[in-house]
Amino acid sequence: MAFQKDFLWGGATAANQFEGGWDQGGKGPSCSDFMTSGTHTSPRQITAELVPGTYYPSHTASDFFHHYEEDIALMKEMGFKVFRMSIAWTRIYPTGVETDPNEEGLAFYDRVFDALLAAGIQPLVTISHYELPIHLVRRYNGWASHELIELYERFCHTIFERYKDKVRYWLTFNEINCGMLPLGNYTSLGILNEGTEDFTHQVDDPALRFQALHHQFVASAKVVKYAHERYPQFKMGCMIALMPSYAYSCNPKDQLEDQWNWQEMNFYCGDVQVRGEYPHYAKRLWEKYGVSLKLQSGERDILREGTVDFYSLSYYQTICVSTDPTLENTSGNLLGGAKNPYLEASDWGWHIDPEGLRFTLNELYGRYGIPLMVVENGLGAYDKLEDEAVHDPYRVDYLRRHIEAMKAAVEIDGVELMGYTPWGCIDLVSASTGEMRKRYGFIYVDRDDEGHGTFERYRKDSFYWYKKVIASNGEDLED
Ligand code: BGP
Repeated sequence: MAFQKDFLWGGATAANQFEGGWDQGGKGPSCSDFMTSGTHTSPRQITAELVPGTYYPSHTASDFFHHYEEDIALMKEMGFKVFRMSIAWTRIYPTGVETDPNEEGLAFYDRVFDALLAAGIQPLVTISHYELPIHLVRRYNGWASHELIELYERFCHTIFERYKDKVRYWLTFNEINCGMLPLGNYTSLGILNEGTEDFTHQVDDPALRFQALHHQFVASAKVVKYAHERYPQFKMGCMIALMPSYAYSCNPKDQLEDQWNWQEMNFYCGDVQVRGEYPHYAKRLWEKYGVSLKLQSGERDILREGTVDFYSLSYYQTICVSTDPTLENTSGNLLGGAKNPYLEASDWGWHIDPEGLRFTLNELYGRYGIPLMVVENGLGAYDKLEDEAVHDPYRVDYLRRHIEAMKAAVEIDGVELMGYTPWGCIDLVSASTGEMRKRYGFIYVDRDDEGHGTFERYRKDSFYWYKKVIASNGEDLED
């Protein structure tokens, strides 16, 4: 068998896109609760206050808050071994600055974890996934402030102690390298610079962004170290959004540009979190962006002492990098790039590149040599519900080809892979566009982009296919 026998098959979600119940059970508002919905071509708006009559998709999302029992039963039916979810910070500390946690919020996740464990499913928890308390955005400009480190530690200590017997796998920050992009200001770093109104064109101050990212690195290392000392059973991971690229041509200038892209977008954060120090090319990057990083005493040691146990990644597509500005561009998960003539694209313009996943896993395993886990991957597509069914051969095709690529990476290349949790296993709100109709799931949720629908769940054809895949540990990939 290609995949190890305890391979973690499952699916992934995040509270802000899936949970709903945004003001229930004592939960406070998070940054995502102030984002309107948009489309592929019209950006989501970030509003300073809630605008009456405006629809904010995170408020109800897929209503996991009220449907978790049913959802977990469906996951069990598919044979999930693991479920990736996040704990909404604002359910535990509604503003982020309280000294005592919200018991109702803690009790909610107790119920969720108990139901998962009873179904034989391990929780994999993302501690921070685009859901910083809005109060911390307003009071501190998010992670731009050093104060956030302590508040994050408080949140982590609370959930570690409470769930120490229920949760073994933790990711400190979702797609931490989003902070390498202006797009990452608000949702990833909690930075709202004056003048920012729309999500895709945020007012950017790179110096502030790199400093904020440094604070996240320190916070992550501190809690990893803390967990290693107190909870030896925990496995602590980083989570990086892979934005792999190919040089568009064999022009050495394109090759160098491509190497810089890998360093900046894919390696900078992982190098700090896995190797415990800033990489050699960091100085070049800081100069490029006019950054002079402020490190407090002892922080280099903290980074060294808080390195992660495993490396998790999201993988959706690849891009091409070129020095030729006349080439046609394509859009992407986080980063666009030159269009690749060898690849097809999704309806949202993202290249579909299963071989790129094999390439990427090899790059990462060769660099870090620690276990990898693909915690996001999938195809956002328009689905049609007809007679309580959804026929989605395009999704099966996409996932099958990516599983084959992972299989080759493991079986032929020798990469160590712990698991696979395709994104949005139950339909949820898109992070980039706020849409519900950009669906990733094996399970259809009756909800539209204006907030109508019953939240009823329906099994798609891919549901039955994935069930077979899991039952055969990835050996049977046929329709
Ligand atoms: C990643 C995020 C997820 C998720 C996914 C798909 O960047 O970690 O939160 O949403 O991308 O992207 P989208 O929702 O924009 O289709």
